[in-house]
Amino acid sequence: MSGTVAFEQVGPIGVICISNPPVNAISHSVRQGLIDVITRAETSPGIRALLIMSSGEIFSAGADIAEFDHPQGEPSLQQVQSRIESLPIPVVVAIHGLALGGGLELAMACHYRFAHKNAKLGMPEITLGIIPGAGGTQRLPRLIGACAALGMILFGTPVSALDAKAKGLVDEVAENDMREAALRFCERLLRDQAGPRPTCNRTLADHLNETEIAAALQAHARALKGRTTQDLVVEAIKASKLPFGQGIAIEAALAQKSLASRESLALRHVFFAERESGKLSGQFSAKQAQPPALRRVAIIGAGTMGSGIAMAFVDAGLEMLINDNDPAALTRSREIVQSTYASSVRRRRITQDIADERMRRFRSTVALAEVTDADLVIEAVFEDMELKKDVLSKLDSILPPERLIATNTSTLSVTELSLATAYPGRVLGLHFFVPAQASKLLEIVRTDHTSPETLSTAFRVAKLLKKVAVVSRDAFGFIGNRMMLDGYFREAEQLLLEGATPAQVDTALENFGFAMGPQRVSDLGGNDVGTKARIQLFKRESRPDPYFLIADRLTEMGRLGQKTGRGFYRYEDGSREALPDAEVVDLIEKLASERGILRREISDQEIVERCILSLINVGAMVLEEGIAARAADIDVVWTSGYGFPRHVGGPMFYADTLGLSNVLQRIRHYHEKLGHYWRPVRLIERLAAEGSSFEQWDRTSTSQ
Ligand code: 3H9
Repeated sequence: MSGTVAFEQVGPIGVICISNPPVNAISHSVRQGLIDVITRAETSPGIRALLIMSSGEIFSAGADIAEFDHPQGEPSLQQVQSRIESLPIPVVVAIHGLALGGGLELAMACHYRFAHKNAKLGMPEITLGIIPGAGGTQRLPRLIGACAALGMILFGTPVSALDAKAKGLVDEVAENDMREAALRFCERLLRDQAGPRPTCNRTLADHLNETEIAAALQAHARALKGRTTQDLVVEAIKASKLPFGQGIAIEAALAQKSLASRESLALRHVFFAERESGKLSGQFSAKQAQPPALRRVAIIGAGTMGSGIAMAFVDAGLEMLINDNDPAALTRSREIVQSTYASSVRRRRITQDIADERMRRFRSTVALAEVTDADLVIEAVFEDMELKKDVLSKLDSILPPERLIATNTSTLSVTELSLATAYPGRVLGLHFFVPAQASKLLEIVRTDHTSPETLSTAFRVAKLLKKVAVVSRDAFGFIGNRMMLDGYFREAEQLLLEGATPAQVDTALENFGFAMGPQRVSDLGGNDVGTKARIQLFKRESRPDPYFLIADRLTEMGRLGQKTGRGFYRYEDGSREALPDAEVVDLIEKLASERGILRREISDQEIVERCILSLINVGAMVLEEGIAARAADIDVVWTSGYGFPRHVGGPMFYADTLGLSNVLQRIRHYHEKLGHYWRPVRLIERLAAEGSSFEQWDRTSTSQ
C-alpha cells in the first residue's frame, strides 16, 4: 500500500485522502495508492460512496512535473480516471486550496465535485508548454462547454470556486468545515439515490467554430506570442466532439508531442530554475540558518523606488514605515501610493476597503530613530556612496545587531557599503526592479561578509513579496545589468553604428521573443537614467572606451525617451507608439563616421545572433567569475527581469539547445571579425571541448 494515499470508512462512505507534501502532486505513488484503495473499497462491505480529498494546504498542484522527463509508469492518471469513472457507486471529490492541472483532471473524472469557497481551480499546463493530457481537453468541454474550456486552458489562470460553480465545473460550494460538509453532501447523494455520473458519458453542449477560436487566440495573443502549444490545445479541444475514446486518443498523441517540444523543455527548465534559485546553496546550505521573524519593515528614502518598495511590503500585508528627512518627499510618496491604489480600485483589482486598510499600514516619518523596531530596514536613498554609507552607519548604530539592513543600490559596491557598519554580516543588497511593487525579480546581492541568516531572511522576503529571488555576488552590475551592459545592449548599439536602425534592432529581437527591444526599453526607462547608472557603475570598475555613444549623446541632446517625446524614437503627444526619427539616423551615421565605421546592410538574423551570443558569452563570464552560482540562475534573471522569452528558457538554456560547440564556433567567427571584446570565455571553450553543457556544469558544481 502506498504511503501517500490513506483510506478510512465513515459509515457508508469510503474516505480516500491523498497526502503527498508539499503540493500533493499526482506522482506514481499517488496513482498506485488510489488504485489500491479503490480496490480495497470495492471489497469493503457497506461502502456505498467514495469521497476523495487531500491533506495539507491544497488539493493538488497536478501531475508530478519531475516525472515528465521519464516514461510515465503505470498506472497512468488516465487509468486511475477510467477506474473511478467506471465505479458503480458515486465518487465525490472535495477540493480545497488549489486544484491544478492533473489535480483538476482527477477531479473531473469523479462523478461529483464539491469545493471550498476559497478554492481555486485551473489548468496551467500551457505555462509549462504542454496541453492538459489526462483528459482535460475532453472532460472540461463536456462540463463547461468547448468554448469556455478553450478560454480557461489558454488563459491558464485558475478560477474561483464560485466561478467554477457558475460554469458547471463544481456542483456545490462549502462555506466552512470542508470534510464535514463533503460527508453531508455524500449522505445526501445516497439519500437521493443519486448514482455514478461519469463525465465521459456527457454530451458536448457546443462545438468550437473558427470565429471563436480566432477570438480566443487573439485574447491571449500577447501571452502566447511566439508560442505553439496553443495550436495543440485547439486541436485537442476540437477532438472533444468525437466519441470520448477517440478524443482521448487524439489528446494523448498531442500531449506527447507537446511534452517533447523545445518550448516545453524550456518552460519546465524555468519552472524548476525559479524554485531552485530561491534556495540557499553551496557553503550556505550546510549551515542551518534560522531567520528571525519578519513583521515590520522600514524603508529609508521616499523617492519613486522607495515608495514602490514600500508598496510591495504593504501589499504583502506587513507593517511598513517609510522615512525621509524631507517632509515634502514623504507627502509626494503618500500621494503616489494613494493614486496607485485609487487606480487599482477603479480597475476593480482591489476594493476601497482594501485600499484604505493598506494606506493605514503605509506610515511615514521624518525621524530616523523611529525605525528601530523594524525587523528589516531597506535604504533606497540616492545612488551616492557617501550618502548611503552615512545612512547605513546611522542605521547600524540604532538597530540591534541581529536586524537586517539592506541597500537597494543597483550600481554601488555593497561590500563597501556594508563595511560602513560594525556588523557587515547583516548587510546585503536587495535589487528591486521598476516598478518595485509589480516587478517579478529580486536580485539578492551577497558580499563575502553576508551571514547565512541574513541571506535566509532575504529569501523569505522574496517569498513574502511573491518575487523570484536570485542570489548574485557583489560585482559590477550584479548578474542582470552586467550582462545587459557588457553583452546585450552593447551589441545592440554596435549594430546601430554598423548600419541597423533602432526599429530594425528592436523588431528583430521582439520577433525572437523579447517583450521589448533594447532601444524601446531605453526610451521607456529614460536615456538619462541609463546614462547616470552607467556613470556610477563605470566608477566602480574601469571599463574600456565608453561604448554607449548613441544613448549618451541622446541624453545630452535632451532626447530622454518617452517622457520627453523623443529618444531613440519620436512619440506623438500622449502616444507610446515609437516612430522612426530621421534625426536619430543622422546622429548614428555621424557617430559611425567619426569612429571610421563603414555602415552596411545588416540582416535580422545577424542582429539576433550577435545580441544573443554576446549575452551568452558574458553570462558564461558571470558564471566563471562566481557572480552567479548556477547557469539556471542567470536564466531566471533574464526571463523574469529582462524580458527574455520564457519559452526559450533563458540565454544559458538556449546556448545548450544550440550546442556549446556551435556557440563557440560562432563566437570565434565574430571574434575574428569584430575584435577583442568577442573573445570566447574560457568556460565555454572548456565545456565545448568536453562536449558538455551549462546544465551539466550546474549539476556537477552544485553537487560538490
Ligand atoms: C499537469 O498536471 C499535466 C497533466 O495535465 C497531464 C499529466 C499526464 N509537480 O512553487 P512552490 C514543487 S502539469 C512536482 O515553491 P508555492 C516545487 O517544485 C502540472 N513538483 O510553492 C517545490 O519543490 P521544492 C500542472 C511540484 O506555494 C514545491 O512543490 N500544474 C509541482 O509558491 C513547492 O512549490 C502546475 O503547473 C508539480 N506539479 O506555489 C502547477 N508543483 O520545494 C505548478 C509544485 O523541492 N505549481 N511543485 O522546490 C505551482 O504553480 C506552484 O508550485 C503552486 C504552489 C501554486 C502549486
